[in-house]
Amino acid sequence: MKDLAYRTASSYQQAKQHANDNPEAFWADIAKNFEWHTPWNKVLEYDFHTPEVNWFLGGKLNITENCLDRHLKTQPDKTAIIFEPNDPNDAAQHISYSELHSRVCRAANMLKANGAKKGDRICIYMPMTPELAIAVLACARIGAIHSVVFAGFSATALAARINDAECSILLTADGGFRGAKVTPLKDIADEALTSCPSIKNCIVLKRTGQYVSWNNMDLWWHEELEKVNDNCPAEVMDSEDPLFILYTSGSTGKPKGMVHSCGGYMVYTAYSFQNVFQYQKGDVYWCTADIGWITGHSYIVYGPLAVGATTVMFEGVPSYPDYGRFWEVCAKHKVNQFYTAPTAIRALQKHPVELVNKHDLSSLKVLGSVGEPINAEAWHWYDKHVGKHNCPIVDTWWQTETGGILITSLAGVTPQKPTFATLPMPGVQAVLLDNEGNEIEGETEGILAIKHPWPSIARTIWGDHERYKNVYFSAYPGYYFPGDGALRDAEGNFRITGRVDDVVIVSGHNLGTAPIENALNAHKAVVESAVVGFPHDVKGNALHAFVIPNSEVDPNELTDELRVLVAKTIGPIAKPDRIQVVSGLPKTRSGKIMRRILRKLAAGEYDQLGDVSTLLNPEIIQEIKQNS
Ligand code: 7RM
Repeated sequence: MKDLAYRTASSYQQAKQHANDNPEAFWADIAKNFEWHTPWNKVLEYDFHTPEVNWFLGGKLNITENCLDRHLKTQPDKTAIIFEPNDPNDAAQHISYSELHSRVCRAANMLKANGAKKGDRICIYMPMTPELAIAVLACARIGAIHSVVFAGFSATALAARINDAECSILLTADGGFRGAKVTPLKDIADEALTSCPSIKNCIVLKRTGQYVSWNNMDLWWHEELEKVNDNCPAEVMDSEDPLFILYTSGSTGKPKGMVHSCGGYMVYTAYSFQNVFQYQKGDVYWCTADIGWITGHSYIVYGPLAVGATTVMFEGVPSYPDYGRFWEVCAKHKVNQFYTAPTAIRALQKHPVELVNKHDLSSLKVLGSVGEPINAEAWHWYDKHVGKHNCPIVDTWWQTETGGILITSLAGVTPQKPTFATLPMPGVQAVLLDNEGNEIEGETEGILAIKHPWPSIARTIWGDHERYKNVYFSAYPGYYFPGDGALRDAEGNFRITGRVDDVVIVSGHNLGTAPIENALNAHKAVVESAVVGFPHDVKGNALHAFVIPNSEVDPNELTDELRVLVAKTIGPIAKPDRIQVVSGLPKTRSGKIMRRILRKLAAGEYDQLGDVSTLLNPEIIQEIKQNS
């Protein structure tokens, strides 16, 4: 396949210019490099008010032909997936493009044999084994809509997602290995399925070999595969047919099923993958995310495979058997591009640097970061100890909703700036707005918004287009509103400052919690903080700040200093009524603070915390309750 990357500053500039002058011609030029059964007759139709977005209208394709069949002609024996198991003593697996093609087709026939067809929803609740990637691609092969649910979620969370999309099949495993733990996936699935009437079959991969109970609708994956062959022509899909649903948490308890469609998602993930990481033929690329998140969908599976890359899939965790595991895997597979999250970097940073240094990291060329703002300390540690000051770091800003990376540097091609995601990708029109929704120019701070659609924008929320409109297109009509704030320097570089949808009205004043947190974090003894509102008799709402200190400090002294600091930085109105010193904050597994839970804790509504099983550190809740 043609190289989609701009490799020099001048070709990057040219692309940017072209994209600004004529976005449709720009995207059509990129989309031409893919295999379409029928070319599109119109590049783009959109209205951000309804909102309605359609890319490559009339175009027909199957994304798996672009990720698999196409490469069989040029590089059938090239490794598509390197599977690195949880246990370092187990052998890694190298799956070639031709083997992957065959296994995907066979799994697709297994789904068909069990009644699946185009448009059906199939839930995938599996550990990070090759079969998870194969399951995703098998769904895409037959036009079934996959809905991957992260294998750390509870039965309640799984059931809610299955029921929302009315999935007809569940793909799961007996269990999953994660570090020293074994997750009983089948048991959890069984519990979920007691309340999921739409599920007709549950197909179970044998991974751990543990005992599982067996129900009428259960089938073993390996037995079902035996019954079918690997000849499975791809279903021809419309560019705008849904490819998958992926749930993301909302500000209410009900998760939002973001819907991505075939054509635009394929074009954008491949384009951004090759450009951001500057992937070159022969490179080995590793993204440490789980396929249960958008990062895994776009940058483990679809983007890398669409450009014919070698992508590493890691079953384990960074801390097992020790905190050197990431670097051991980098050395073992001679990884060239390494993509992880700030939360992982901060965890690794706490351990002896010898755990990094004892591994040969000389293959590394590019480092990436995703999921939250990367703080300066973590950035410099990553740069120094992992990159040896020799690898550009791409700080990639994007969302489940955006499908692909929107703001980032291109490794080694455009300048990086610590803690800044830097510039929008060519073809992405990012702006800053003031509170009234006016665009503001130059070096300033405001609300991040995107002015023009890009091909991989989510098309709707499954079953709730009204909510899609309200959440993303109503606050600032005519723009896509991601919910993040940002500041911009004189060169146009963006630094994402945090969520702006967390606004608390205190005595009639609208207070954003992000600026208050930034003020708190500026104190040298504060590692991290989160501010939420709670109901107050007089003020309507008041502020509750949760603060993690970095050392043994006197909590009373610290809280006094913090009140003064906030009053000085923002104003006395922003002084939190309560400042609670805590040892941790409830976080999602991708490192995001769960404010919904903090709001309930601050309000003392302990019985309304909802499902806390999606947390990385559920034990922190007890501590917060006890010392509140
Ligand atoms: C890819 C992903 C989306 C939210 C987003 C931001 C935050 C993500 C960065 C970032 C600062 C970054 N999808 N976020 N990347 N903030 N710098 N490089 O994480 O849907 O799970 O989350 O994550 O707030 O809106 S997501």
